[in-house]
Amino acid sequence: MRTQVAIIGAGPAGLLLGQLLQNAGISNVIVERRSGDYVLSRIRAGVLEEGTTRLLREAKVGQRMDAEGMVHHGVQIAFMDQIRRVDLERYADGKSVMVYGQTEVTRDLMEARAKAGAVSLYEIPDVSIHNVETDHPSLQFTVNGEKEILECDYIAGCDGFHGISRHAIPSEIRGEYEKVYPFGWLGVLSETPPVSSELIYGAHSKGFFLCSMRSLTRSRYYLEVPLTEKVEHWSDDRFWTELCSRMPESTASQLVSGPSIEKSIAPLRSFVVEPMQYGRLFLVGDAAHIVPPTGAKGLNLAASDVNYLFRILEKVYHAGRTDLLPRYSGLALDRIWKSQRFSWWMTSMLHRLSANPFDHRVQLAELDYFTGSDEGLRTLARNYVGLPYQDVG
Ligand code: FAS
Ligand code: PHB
Repeated sequence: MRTQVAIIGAGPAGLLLGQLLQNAGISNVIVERRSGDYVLSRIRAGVLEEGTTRLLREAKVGQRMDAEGMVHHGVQIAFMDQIRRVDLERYADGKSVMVYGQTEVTRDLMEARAKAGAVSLYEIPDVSIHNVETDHPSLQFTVNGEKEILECDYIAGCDGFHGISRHAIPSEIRGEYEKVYPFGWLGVLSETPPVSSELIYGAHSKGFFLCSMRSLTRSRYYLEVPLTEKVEHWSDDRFWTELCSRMPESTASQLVSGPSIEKSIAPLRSFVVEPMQYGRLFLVGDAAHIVPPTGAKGLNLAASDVNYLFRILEKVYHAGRTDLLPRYSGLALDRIWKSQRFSWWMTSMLHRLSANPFDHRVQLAELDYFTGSDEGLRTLARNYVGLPYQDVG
């Protein structure tokens, strides 16, 4: 087999990159370890930055998002039994965010790819990466019991945190930066109307909570829980009672609870690998970085990586600009580290990181300052809607 760009992983990063390349007449093959249904079954992100929605529209997969997604012009921060609104329109130069689940983004991309007849190989568990230091890289794997070699010009490692791609960068070159948080997020999906028309991020002495949504009839809620917790310890009743106990009274009285249709605990970590390229291998999305979901950046950083790699590859194939290839890692990492900072900061400000009463009072002062002053609101809003993309040159 041969293609121009070989993509490992059919999550949002791999599918979005594949769709943009396909539309630009650049051939690509996606090789995915799991089944399509399994990929769709993972409940993950819910908030899209304008850069992400713009890219999805450019990839011609934004129609359902624009029809069913919810544009949010504000987000709310709850603490000390009060709620303060962060007016994104006012403090982020008129920008907004789109609430549209990652599952739907993935579904739209999968359907568009199938319609375009682009090659996606699912349930391939044994992909290996070869010759990335040469001009003839390839992937090897087994399809229907037959060994396959996929020769290509470039390899995009879109295989997530547990993928193989970053390990193809020699350890003496590869730098890894990690911070693991001493808690996780217990998430519940329910067919109930959201408690609020906008997301509510809450700090409480018992721990963080988040009120989000997937539609006007489907809600997504999270609670900070110790890493020792198991999802089987949490009945629906226990979850709703704990959530209400952390919310301001005025909000809790509005909550409509109901049976959970999905319940899971996700650990929180910050992680970055540098560089994000080696020879003809380029790391994209969670394969290169993980953020705590408090800043709603994970999926959006995958999209900005895709933007940079696609813009460069488009110029390589259409204008011979191979001089741009070495720029990818630096461009991506510049935005990644600023988003890592914001995600770490939001997590530190809203979670119980310390038992020291001094730290709690500093947290409250920080929440009061950043939600109670123009300059504080401006920095919060501009980071939340997403920092601008740079030109690739
Ligand atoms: P993904 O992990 O989505 O996709 C990688 C794909 O590669 C997977 O389909 C995997 O099966 C495949 N793969 C792995 N190894 C392979 C191999 N060897 N061969 C072939 N294929 C292979 N982000 C937010 O913004 N908000 C959130 O609330 C949020 N919640 C999250 C909850 C959880 C439990 C997790 C794990 C992540 C969450 N994220 C959240 C982040 C998440 O949305 C990611 O940022 C997003 O999925 C990134 O997309 P990809 O980079 O495509 O990686
Ligand atoms: C979600 O809806 O899943 C969600 C929204 C915002 C976040 C994290 C998760 O910051």
